[in-house]
Amino acid sequence: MATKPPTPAVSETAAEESPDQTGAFESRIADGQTIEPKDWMPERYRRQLIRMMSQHAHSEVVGMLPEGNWITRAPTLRRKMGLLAKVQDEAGHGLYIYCGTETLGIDRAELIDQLLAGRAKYSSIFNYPTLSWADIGTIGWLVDGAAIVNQTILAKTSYGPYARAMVRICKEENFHKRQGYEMVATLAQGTPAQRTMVQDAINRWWWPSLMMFGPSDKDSPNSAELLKWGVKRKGNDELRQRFVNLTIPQAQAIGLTLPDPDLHYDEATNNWTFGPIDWDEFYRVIGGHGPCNHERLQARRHAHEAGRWVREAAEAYAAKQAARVHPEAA
Ligand code: FAQ
Repeated sequence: MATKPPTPAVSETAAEESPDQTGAFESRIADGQTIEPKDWMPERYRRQLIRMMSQHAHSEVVGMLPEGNWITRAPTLRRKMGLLAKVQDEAGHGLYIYCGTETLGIDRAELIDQLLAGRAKYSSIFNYPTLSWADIGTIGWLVDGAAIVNQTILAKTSYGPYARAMVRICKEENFHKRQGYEMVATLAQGTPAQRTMVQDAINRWWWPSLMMFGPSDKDSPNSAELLKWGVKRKGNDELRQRFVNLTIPQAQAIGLTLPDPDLHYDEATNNWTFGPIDWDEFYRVIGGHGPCNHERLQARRHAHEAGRWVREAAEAYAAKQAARVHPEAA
């Protein structure tokens, strides 16, 4: 079943790259052209994309777990259908991005091995627990809301397959965000207990949502290179600020608060200024020591083992079909 991805036109080592090749590549990017799988690219560009896209794909798949946990406990059929569809969408997003990553010459199976071995990152946000039903609405509103801000810009990234995957993903993420916000707004107008529950969920998810955008630009080792090559079009801080500016009026509209005593509107910059982010917590979580890191990886390992027979059956079937079409190669 595993088909070998096309080999992109890259040099084996950075030493083989001539300044002319790099110059022509950078001019294409400056010209607004996309880089496609068979185009020449610096080895470093390819590696950076594999790193970022595979982390993104892993995030989509691990991100199914906190929400999947609530499918059996959704309060109504309508909510259950919405949540099922959302979790399935996330699996699809993972698939598009894994396929996009394969165009860079790496097999999906290898990427998944890296994840299961604990050698690959996925978004910090999915290492937090979903403690109440209100967490599901809050994830839709804040987590998908943050993801859209980041991914709308990534839809203009310089690598064609990633940019195209983002266009479709953003459309679905918009639905996720809207259904989450509607859920949060409904709870905010509900009983005092529902209001308390939803405010508690927001208090727990707000700061981790801000951390999704990554460290501040001055502490972001990859940003300068990614910006130079048009992989990123905006820095981590600018996107985080955009998310804050968009979200505060939404919270105000439904009478909920955000857990930051320092929040205030700065007329001079037209931005909502926010308090300090706890970067120690962020580095703890991405270092493997968040509240649910262990549980998330265990769940993925278990799913991988439980699905082994499906992969084996699919491979055996594909081999049988291939032998029928090309009996001489069998
Ligand atoms: N979590 O130098 P930078 C979603 C790492 S999808 C974990 O600034 P970069 C949809 C970073 O990898 C959410 N690690 O890194 C959904 C690097 O480590 P490395 C995922 C993080 O790449 C909703 C180090 O810190 N979205 O939510 C995080 O330039 C609901 C230094 O950082 C994407 O992946 C983090 N938050 O910028 C699904 C979008 N932040 O690799 C289910 C694509 C940073 O050198 C349910 N990715 N790190 O060892 C990006 O835009 C970028 O990779 C950033 C990080 C902005 C995340």
